[in-house]
Amino acid sequence: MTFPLLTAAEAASLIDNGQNVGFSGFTPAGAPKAIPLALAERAIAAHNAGQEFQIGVLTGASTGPSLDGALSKAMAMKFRTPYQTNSDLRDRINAGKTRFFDLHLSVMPQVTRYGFLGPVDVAVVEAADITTGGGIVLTSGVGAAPTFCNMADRVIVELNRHHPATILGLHDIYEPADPPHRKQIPIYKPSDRIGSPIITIDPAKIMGVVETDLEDEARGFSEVSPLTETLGYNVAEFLAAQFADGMIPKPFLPIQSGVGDIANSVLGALGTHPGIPPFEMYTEVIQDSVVDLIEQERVTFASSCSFTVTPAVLKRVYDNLKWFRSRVLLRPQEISNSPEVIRRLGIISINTAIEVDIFGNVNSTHVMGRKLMNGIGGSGDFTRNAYLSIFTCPSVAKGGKISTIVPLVSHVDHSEHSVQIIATEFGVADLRGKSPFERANEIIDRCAHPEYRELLRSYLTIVEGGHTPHTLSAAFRMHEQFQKTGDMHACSWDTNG
Ligand code: 0RQ
Repeated sequence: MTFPLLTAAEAASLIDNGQNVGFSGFTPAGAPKAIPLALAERAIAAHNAGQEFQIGVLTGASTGPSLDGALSKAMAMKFRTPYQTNSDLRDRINAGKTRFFDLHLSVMPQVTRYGFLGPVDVAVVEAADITTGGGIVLTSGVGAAPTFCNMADRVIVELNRHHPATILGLHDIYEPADPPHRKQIPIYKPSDRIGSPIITIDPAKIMGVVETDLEDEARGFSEVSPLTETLGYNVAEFLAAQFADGMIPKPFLPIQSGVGDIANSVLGALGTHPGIPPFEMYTEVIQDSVVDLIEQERVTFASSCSFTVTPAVLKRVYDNLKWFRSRVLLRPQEISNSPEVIRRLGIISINTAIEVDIFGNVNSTHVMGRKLMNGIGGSGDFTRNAYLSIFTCPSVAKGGKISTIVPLVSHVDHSEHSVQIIATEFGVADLRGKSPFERANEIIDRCAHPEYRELLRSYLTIVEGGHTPHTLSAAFRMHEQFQKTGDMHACSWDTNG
């Protein structure tokens, strides 16, 4: 069967107002670009003509300006899930204009199959190749594409020539059966291949193919700063010491690392530390630093959901595909982030916090308890199930006016029961086996910025006792101080202060 070649506008015209669309891609590798841009234009034209046009957007994780950005600017998104990083979308979510539902990335495919998010009317999937029998070779990210393609009544393919068809073999597509028929996911080491290199779709569902030649929209990284370098070094020193003490078994355990500048620099530090042997990764994103480490053979294998790398780095991978194919597998997020596999393999998870409280609860998603930043992403999948769970963050934000260490987090994503290690540029707090009061002292002494240590210590002198010593009326005083004056420094526990 050959499929009709469509323009992006023709493809967009196949999607109706109010429908739910499942897009391929993950942070934002492998996300379609031409069809969402055409959908945005269609929405603008409809709105100008006084007609409604909004769709529900289901993705793997964040997408780029052509999808989340364009559809947000066009006011064409009524609903969005999960993780996003786009400033236009963030503004609409925080203004209550786009309904957003945040969830752990591992569960996105299964809750879609369970029907909890409504129907998937159309799947739009970016492919490097398509066979006449409906075999799809994905590009640089997998996300939830296999599930969207299986669930959707209709599928539209963006065939992106920027990705070579020879990428075939890099993907490992596997969808577990649903309860009560689910069996174990048979991954016993990161390199175990368990599925198919392609997604197979009933060709009758494929409405057409839009040909493109467009780069991925992954953002670049800031240069490593003295702060991120020190933070990375602190994590690497800690893990090297744990390994030397026999707390991490030989030959080492697989690493998961989140996204962003801090994560990129922590990985760089792990890769160069003489006390850390070459290691494997079982993670959701491969960032630029991981490609460097694979090339240097410091990372011996990486299982991931995407290549979230800058275009120049992706070109390096594509220029050397044969070599990378034996060192990398890209899997659906249901597998890359599977709690079952994470627990079995004994992953060391490293994710980034927005704020941390002195008892070890972590907020990864909300600024001042209200405004969504990005979403929980896979951090919960990994933290809750890790062999060793680590959170990193700078000790202060906004030029020092905010302490990221606070008495009580203003939003909880990861609780004290799952968080084991906190690292800032000042040091590493090890919370394992410690009571809340002990944890508080450990975090304040080792991780808080010196300018905020006395303030945080003095909070512990006004607390009302109990197992987790708090004074509820003062627990958010530092946040209130920032909201009143734009700086936490002048916070006081004195009720007259
Ligand atoms: O704001 O850009 O306006 O300056 O938050 O902070 O320090 O640049 O760090 O880019 O690594 O992002 C947690 C958001 C960190 C990210 C988070 C402000 C700060 C800055 C960004 P500006 P940085 P990063 C992987 C797994 C989700 C969970 C996760 C994230 C901006 O890592 O989304 O790890 N994590 N998932 O100034 C007010 C505070 C603040 C603050 C930072 N306490 N109060 N603003 N900022 N702390 C992802 C996937 O699963 C796919």
